[in-house]
Amino acid sequence: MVEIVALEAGVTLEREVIHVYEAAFLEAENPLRLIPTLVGTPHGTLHDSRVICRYLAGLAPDRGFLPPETDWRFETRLALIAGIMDAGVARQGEVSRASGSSETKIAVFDRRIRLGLAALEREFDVVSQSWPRLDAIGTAVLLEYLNFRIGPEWRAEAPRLSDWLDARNEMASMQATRFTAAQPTSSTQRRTR
Ligand SMILES: N[C@@H](CCC(=O)N[C@@H](CS)C(=O)NCC(=O)O)C(=O)O
Repeated sequence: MVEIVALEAGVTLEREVIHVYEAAFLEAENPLRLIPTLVGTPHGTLHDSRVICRYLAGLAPDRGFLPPETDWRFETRLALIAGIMDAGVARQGEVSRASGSSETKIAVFDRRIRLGLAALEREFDVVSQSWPRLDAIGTAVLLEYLNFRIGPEWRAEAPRLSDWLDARNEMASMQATRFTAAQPTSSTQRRTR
């Protein structure tokens, strides 16, 4: 999501691939030791994808990343998207747990993802009209993540978002940032321009 917002904002980021568990400097930059972490901004190191996206959005204020004025429906939609993403990441952690995964926990995450997606599908009219607003970019990234990690089953439950995603995937910023099996999962970014 950070990389798409940067591309859409015309900001060049330098991606540094790291091993998230071993890179000593990450802890110094981000005590939470999570990626994405953006180093080298005039405000110091920024972390959490949502903070970084809003920072990048602020660099291109006329691009339409944010609603013109405070919009609590928009904010809640962003929180919904983030919550589904977090459930997807937590699900992935559970699925790949070396000591064996808990079906009960996976079912909890699956339910959260399913209900969240149904809520987003109900908001289709708003989301589908708003690119490159952060809720539209976040939705596209979320759907790609679900495709990549879980598979295309979600498409039957969110048919309008499914068609919309296919059209979004034609865009240069989506093409340039696609998940592939070979893509590293650990990186920090540095703003270079
Ligand atoms: N809320 C954070 C979540 C960041 C996050 O969970 N990052 C994961 C990768 S997707 C991570 O760094 N995992 C490393 C770890 O768990 O040690 C954000 O949006 O930036």
